Amino acid sequence: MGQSSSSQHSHGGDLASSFERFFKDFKMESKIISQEAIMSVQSNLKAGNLQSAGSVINNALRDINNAPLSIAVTGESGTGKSTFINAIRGLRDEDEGAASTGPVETTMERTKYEHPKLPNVTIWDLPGIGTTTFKPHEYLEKMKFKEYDFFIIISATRFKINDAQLSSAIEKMKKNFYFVRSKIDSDLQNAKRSQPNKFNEQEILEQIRNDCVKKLKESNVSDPQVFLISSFELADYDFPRLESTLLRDLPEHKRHIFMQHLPNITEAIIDQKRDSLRQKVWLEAMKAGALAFVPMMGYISDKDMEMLKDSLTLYRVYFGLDNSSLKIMAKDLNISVEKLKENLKFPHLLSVQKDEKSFGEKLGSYVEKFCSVAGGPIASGIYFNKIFYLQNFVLETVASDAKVLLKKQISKDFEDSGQACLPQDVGNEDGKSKTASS
Ligand SMILES: Nc1nc2c(ncn2[C@@H]2O[C@H](COP(=O)(O)OP(=O)(O)OP(=O)(O)O)[C@@H](O)[C@H]2O)c(=O)[nH]1
Ligand SMILES: [Mg+2]
Repeated sequence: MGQSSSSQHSHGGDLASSFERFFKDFKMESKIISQEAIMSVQSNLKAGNLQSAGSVINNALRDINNAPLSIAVTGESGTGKSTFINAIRGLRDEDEGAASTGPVETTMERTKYEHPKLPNVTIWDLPGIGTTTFKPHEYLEKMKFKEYDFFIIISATRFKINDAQLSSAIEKMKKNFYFVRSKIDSDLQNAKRSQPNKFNEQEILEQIRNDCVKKLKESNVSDPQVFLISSFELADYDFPRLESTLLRDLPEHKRHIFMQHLPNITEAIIDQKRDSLRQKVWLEAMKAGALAFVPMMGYISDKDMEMLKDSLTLYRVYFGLDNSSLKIMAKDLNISVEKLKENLKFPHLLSVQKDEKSFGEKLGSYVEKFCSVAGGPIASGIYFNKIFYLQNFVLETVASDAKVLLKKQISKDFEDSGQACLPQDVGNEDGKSKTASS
C-alpha cells in the first residue's frame, strides 16, 4: 500500500528468502504445504507479485483448514481394533465416548469416531472380518471400502487367511494400508514366561515382523509396511514409526489436521505438532505480510487479546491441556487439577496482561530469543504483525507445558510398574523407545 514498485520488489525478495529459509528446516513428514506451493509463493515474491503470492498462501491455508481425513481400522474380530482406536484418540477403554472393547465379538456395525473439537478427522471402527456375522466376500462392499483415505489392518497372534485377503483386496484398490501387528506386549510376556532363559526381545520382534512381511509378500503385496504395536503401551515398539510413516504418506494439506489429532505420547509428537502449528502461524503472518507491511509491536488491543485467547484455547486442545484432559490426568496422577497446574505456565500466560510492563518485557525477550534461534524474519528485515510473535509465544508455552505433563505421566507409569528410575532414553529427542526398530 503506497509502496513504489521497486520497494515492493525488494520487500518481495526479502520475503522470498525468508520463506525459503523457514520451510527448509522442517522434516518432510512435518511440512503442511506442498513443495509446488512453496515454489510458487517464492517465485511470485521474487517477481514482486505480492498479491499472487498471497493468494497461493490463502488457497494453501484454506486446504489445510478444511482437509477431511477418513481412516478405516479393519481386521479380524478380537485383534484389538477398538482398543487401538481408543488409544490413538487418547482415551482409555473405560472413558466416556470410548469404543467398546472386550474378549467377545464386540463391534457389530461400522462405527464412526470423531474428535469432539477436531471434527475433520474420522476414524471408522469396522466390525471384525471373517466372523459368522460377516463373510469376507460381502465385507468389503458393506464396509464402503472406497470411502477412506487409508486403512489400518490390525492382526494379532498368527497371520490369517483373512489378513491375506484383506491386504490384497486393498492393494488392488490402490489405496494405502498399514499392517499393524497388535498385542506385542502379550507376545513378549508369553515368550518370557515360557522360555525365560532364552528370552531375547529383539529377536522375537524381528521374528514376528519378518513373518508378517513374508506372508504379505506371498499375498502379492509389493511393499508391505508392518508395525508391531501394543495399544496399552503406545509410545513403545513401532507406534512412533507408524505415526511418522502415515504423516509422510499423507498429502501435505492433510498432515496438519492428523498431527493435531495424535495423542501426546512422545516428545517427538509434541515437537511435530508445534512445528506444524508454527508453519500455520507463519503462513498466516506471511499472507498479511505479503499484502501489506504491518508494524510489529505497539499496543496490544482487546481484539489482539481475544485472538490470543482463541489460539490458547485451541492449542490447549491440541496439546492435551484443555480442562477435561487435565481433569483426567489429575485423576490419573492422584492429585488435584490446581496442583497439576502449579507446574504449568499457560494458566498465567495471558493474565499478566494487566501488568503491561512485565508482559511487554516477557514478550520482548521472547522475540529476541525467537529470532536468534529460529533465524526469524527480523534477520532478513521483515517485521511481521505482532500477532505472529504473540501466537508463537503462546504456542511455545503450551508445547513446553505438554512436555512437562508427559514427563509427569511417564514418571508415574514407571513408579506404577515398580521401576526405581526412568530409563535413559525416555522422552528422548527422536521419540523412539528402546525397542522401536529403525
Ligand atoms: N495385551 C493386549 N491386549 C489387547 C491389545 N489390544 C487389544 N487387547 C485386548 O484384546 C481384546 C479385544 O480387543 P477389541 O479392541 O475389543 O478387539 P476388536 O478387534 O475391536 O474386536 P471386535 O469388535 O469383536 O471385532 C480386549 O480384551 C482387549 O483388551 C494390546 O495391544 N495388548
Ligand atoms: Mg471392536
